[in-house]
Amino acid sequence: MKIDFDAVIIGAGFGGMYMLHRLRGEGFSARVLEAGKGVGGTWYWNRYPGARCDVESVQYSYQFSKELEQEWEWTERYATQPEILRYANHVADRYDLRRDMRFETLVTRATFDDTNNVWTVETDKGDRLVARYVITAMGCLSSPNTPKIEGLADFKGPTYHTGNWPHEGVDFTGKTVGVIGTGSSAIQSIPIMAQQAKHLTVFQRTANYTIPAHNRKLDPAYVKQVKAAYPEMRRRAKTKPAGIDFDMPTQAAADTPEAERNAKFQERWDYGGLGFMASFTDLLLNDDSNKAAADFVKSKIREIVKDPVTAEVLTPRNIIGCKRLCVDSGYWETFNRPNVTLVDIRDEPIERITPTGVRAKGKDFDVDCLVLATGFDAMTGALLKVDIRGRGGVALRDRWNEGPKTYLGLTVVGFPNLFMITGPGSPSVLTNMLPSIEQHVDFITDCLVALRAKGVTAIEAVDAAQEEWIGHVGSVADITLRSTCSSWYVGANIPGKPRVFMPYIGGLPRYIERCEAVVAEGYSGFALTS
Ligand code: N01
Repeated sequence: MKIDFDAVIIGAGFGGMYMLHRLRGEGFSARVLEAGKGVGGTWYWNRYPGARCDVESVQYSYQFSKELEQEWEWTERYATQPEILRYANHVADRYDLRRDMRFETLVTRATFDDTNNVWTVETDKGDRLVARYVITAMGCLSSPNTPKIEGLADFKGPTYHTGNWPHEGVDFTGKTVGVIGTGSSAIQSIPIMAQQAKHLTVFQRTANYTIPAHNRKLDPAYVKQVKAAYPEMRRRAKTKPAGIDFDMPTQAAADTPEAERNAKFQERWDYGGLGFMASFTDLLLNDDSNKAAADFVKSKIREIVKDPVTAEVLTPRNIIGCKRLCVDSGYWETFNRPNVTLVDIRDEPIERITPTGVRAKGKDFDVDCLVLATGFDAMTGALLKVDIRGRGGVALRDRWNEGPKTYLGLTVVGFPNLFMITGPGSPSVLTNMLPSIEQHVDFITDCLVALRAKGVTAIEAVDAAQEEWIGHVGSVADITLRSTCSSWYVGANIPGKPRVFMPYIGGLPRYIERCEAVVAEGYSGFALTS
């Protein structure tokens, strides 16, 4: 059987780029197939105004090369999308990655051949590539969700989705704009769109919690200091559940007097960012502690937003940190602007989109342009868009019709020689994605090297191991308050999607330990065929 490549990698984001680099380094042949015109994945597509990473730039970066780490200069505390995309392109240039990549090539189908233990990968360009392994690097938040709101296709003006923003940018100057959604993408873009637009109308179904970023230009002296101590910072980060080096709490809010508790919340608020949820050990474990944190943020909304009715509508009713926490620059302040209107659609969904705007609550809101900040079919959406067929022609879509089941978030029973980078059941979206990606890529590379040495032609997770892992993922999820609300973590934003808490919430250190044990035991939980 002629094999075109040892591996086909789907996606040229940070996962696919590093995967290619590692495989080449070990002498494997690989081809990356990418739908976009360039590298960068999520940072290639998400070009909406204000898009930036909510993990600090000095930590949201590759660590596999000391030289790369030292030569790249981050300029802001939280890097903007253009800066991260420049970084991705720099990496692609530095390691000459593009020669093994094919852009504007959408993978449509991947079929496993039981007889020869190979995959055939088909694309919209008519390619049929035969490879021993398929490695998906399609991202966790990469399949935009366009809600089925009646009349959407009839809208006469332009409609933009934050997750697939025009590359040339959009100038809203002098325009009336309607934004649907108030998740991270909306919270980052609304303040900037409001500065440009003649009028901005925000349609909010669920009010969200957000913590100020306190973004700033990075002082070169600070960057120098970070670079000098990078190994220690990276080592500390690997001991933290989210793979981010920030001060971990030692005390429970439940054991802390109110004044002291609020002083700690204030300290974390002033520091800014996602570390707010690490004010205390029990914010996602204890209802009262969670309420204390939520009340602190609610008091900030009332302080910042001048109109009490608007402040009330902006005040979240769910628990804090259940949906993904947002990080903003001037979000609530934006609702003090005279050119911004908030429409509460919590109890009455949008009735329809008309040719000239949005009809909600019995009223027509005419707008020149519509922005859908309506998120993604998270974690499984991109994977299931490809018709992936495993042993006996079984479709992954059918195998996962009750929710994704994986072994370690990396592999699936019945789908030999298929690896997923940051798949469902791995820590992925609950961590700093870059170290999680690197850990997965290193695991896969080491595995392929070991299989080559043993003359193995197929590796497949065994049922008992997958069931045990899925049971563990579910039981740790049940301990926290995070699995209790309607979030994209549980697929609640997509009508009809099975409700399963998809990422592994046990933390990166515990996950790494488990993967290391699997390797030490000679790839326990996998069946190997020579
Ligand atoms: O998407 P979301 P996002 N009618 O799903 C609303 C990452 N990210 O793109 O909450 C009306 O959070 C929906 O309402 P509800 C980050 O992990 C990171 O903003 O379902 N409204 C919600 O308000 C983030 O969590 C950064 O009731 C509808 C919004 O649309 C993830 O990506 C930046 C609706 C969608 O919010 C997704 O964020 C941006 C309908 N029919 C994103 N359908 C960083 O900072 C949906 N909504 C790194």
